[in-house]
Amino acid sequence: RGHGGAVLWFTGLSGSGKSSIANQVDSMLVLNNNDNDTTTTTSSIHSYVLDGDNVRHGLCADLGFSLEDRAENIRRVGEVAKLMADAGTVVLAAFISPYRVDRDRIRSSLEGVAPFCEIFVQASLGECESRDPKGLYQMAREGKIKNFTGIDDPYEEPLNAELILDSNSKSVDELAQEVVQWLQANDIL
Ligand code: GGZ
Repeated sequence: RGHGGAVLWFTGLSGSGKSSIANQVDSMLVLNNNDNDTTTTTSSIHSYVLDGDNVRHGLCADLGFSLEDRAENIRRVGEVAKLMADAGTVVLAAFISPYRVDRDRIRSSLEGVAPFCEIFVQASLGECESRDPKGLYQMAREGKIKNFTGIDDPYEEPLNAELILDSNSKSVDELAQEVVQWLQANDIL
């Protein structure tokens, strides 16, 4: 068992399931905590989900979706995640983070600080577009939103992700289990 801190970085298209899986992992870690507390006196796991919902309205409220703004969004979140991980939190960061160079910078900056796990939430554009929970893909197709990832803006797939989650064919519950298993296999849990 490590000192607890880690950064789990979920990357993938809008609608791929990043936030849902991160939130499910977060719930499972709370349950895992309760189990531990009844049998041991070791410190419990603290986890926290960072995603567009709680970051783009505050810390990054000044940023949009240009290449520069996305890079700055990911840079700030990376710095926050690093501080939180250093303080012992398991950070579940769920951002499209479409550029490899931005994700790699976070990986490097965590070396010697806390474990980093890049998690590619893999779902085809067709699958994400058919889910379209907020109707954003349709708006992008109609040209009402510009620079939408996957439509008229790039997404660079990870080349060396620690974990690839098949979100085309598996459920949020199954994929969250895979993440928890990775944490156990890597002595974070
Ligand atoms: C991609 C956009 C865009 C554009 C608004 N491109 O499905 P959502 O709604 O809830 O998740 C998407 C979210 C992406 O924010 P991130 O901070 O994760 O992006 S990045 O990592 O690239 O900085 C989507 C919504 O914001 N959204 N406009 N043009 N997604």
